[in-house]
Amino acid sequence: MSHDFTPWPAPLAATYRARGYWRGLTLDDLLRDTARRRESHLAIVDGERRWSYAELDGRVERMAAAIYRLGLAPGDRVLVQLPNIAEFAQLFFALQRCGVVPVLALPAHREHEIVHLAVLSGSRAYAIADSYQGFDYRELARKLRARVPSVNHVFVAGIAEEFTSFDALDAEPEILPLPDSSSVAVLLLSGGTTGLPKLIPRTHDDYHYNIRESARVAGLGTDTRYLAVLPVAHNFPLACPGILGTFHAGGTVVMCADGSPETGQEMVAREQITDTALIPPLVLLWLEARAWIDADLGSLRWLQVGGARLNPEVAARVRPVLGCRLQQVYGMAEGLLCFTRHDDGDDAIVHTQGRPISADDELRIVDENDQEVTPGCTGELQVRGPYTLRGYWRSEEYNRRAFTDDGYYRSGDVVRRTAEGHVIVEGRNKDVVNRGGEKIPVEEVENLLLSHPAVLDVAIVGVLDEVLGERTCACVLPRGEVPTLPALKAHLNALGLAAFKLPDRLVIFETFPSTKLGKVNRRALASLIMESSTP
Ligand code: OOB
Repeated sequence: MSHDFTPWPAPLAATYRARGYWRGLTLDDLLRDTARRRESHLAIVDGERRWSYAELDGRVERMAAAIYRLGLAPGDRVLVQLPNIAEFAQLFFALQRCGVVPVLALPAHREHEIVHLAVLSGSRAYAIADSYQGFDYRELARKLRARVPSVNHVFVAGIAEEFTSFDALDAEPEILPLPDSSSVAVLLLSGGTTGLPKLIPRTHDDYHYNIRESARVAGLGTDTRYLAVLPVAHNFPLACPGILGTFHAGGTVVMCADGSPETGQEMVAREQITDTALIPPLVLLWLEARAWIDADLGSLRWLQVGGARLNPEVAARVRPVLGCRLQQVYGMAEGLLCFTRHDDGDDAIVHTQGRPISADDELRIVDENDQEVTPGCTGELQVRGPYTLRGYWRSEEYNRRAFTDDGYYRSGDVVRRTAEGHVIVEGRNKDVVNRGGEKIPVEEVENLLLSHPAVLDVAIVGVLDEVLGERTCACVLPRGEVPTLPALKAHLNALGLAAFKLPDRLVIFETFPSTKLGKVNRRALASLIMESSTP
């Protein structure tokens, strides 16, 4: 598969092996190792359903054999779109056991994203829940099969109708081929790119290290009870350290059915949760909800927060209001992870996004000419290291822009580092809106809006929002009749775009401010909108 992704150069790979980051282990080894050590320990809880490690491992073994018998071979891809249910973990590890690569889509994705991801990844199967939050994924599967016939199989958790139910993925275990640890283990979705979403190839070697090291930095152990609140298809709740970190540590994963503070806090009390991870807007809701929810949060030790900037005033309220300690996490599906450490002082924990987890994470902060700035100054972060990608999946042309000649990933984040080495995220210079942690590649939405008859030109910009951090505003030059926001949303909906990408606001313009290069000046647009909406 070497033409699909860019491997690390051999000398660096040798260093990462020699330093013990890459151990030749696969993600299947991760579950097998824990299952051997912690056989009867509770591995996963989903509502009233519970599995010990031995039970989870047994289920995975039979599911893997069934998937293999369907003809899926090592290196094949399966598009997975599951909510936070136990079947996610079962399927994830079953695919690992037969060397098949999961492609992780979010439950919020719709036809537009799903078709794109299936085509880009070349997936041979699609795994869904029957329905979730009022949406029937079998309908989506029918549309996908009609448009992408190479998707041969559909696996359904729940009532399968004409498709294959998860219960039927059950066959006598057999000896399966073992994947190579330097091959791709999982394809994650990138939020930070231009145009259509890209896929991030994560190898067994690099992801195993990512998981192991973040579990260590987060202090996970056999007594950890981790609540998966954020959608587990996201790198953060999946592997930083998330559910995979908890499995590695031999703790217990508790799947949370929805992200509301009511459900979450009641689950903390009921399941004696010790650790969980939230994005900043959810932290606000969890804090506010203490006014009316009296669930006992006494078991909660650590709250990890990442995905978007956490306001220091909010950060400072975590301990007094929720009674647990805060760990800030600045990460990206592309790789690099920064964590504040448990023994950092309050100032670092409240005001910074932590430091990298690996001594071999190479961070470079540069100006617009790719020159390193003076230490302590602000610039764009470029990074390479033992678990940061060297190229997106099948995106050769884009890769030439997204990486430097010496293999650093251009993160598009504007940061600075304190004298102690802590990273502070100040902003961003990529065309993405971070709407409460969900990343919206604006070009993707703009291109769809351009197909509306009343839109001559459009630019999507992020405008500051107290709760979500940012919301999206569609700035439109009309063609004849002036379009309305509901009409534009209906248009995007009909094209099958995920709801979180629909614009929150519409502002009509006669002309757009432009940059020196003649492109739309998004920054100037955003400030025009902010000025016009302040009283
Ligand atoms: C996480 O991953 P992605 O891939 O959804 O988004 C990455 C981007 C970063 O480049 C940065 O722009 C932003 O999200 N971000 C933060 C942040 N954490 C992520 N911005 C400010 N402060 C933070 N703490 O979002 C992700 C992946 C793994 C762990 C945590 C978050």
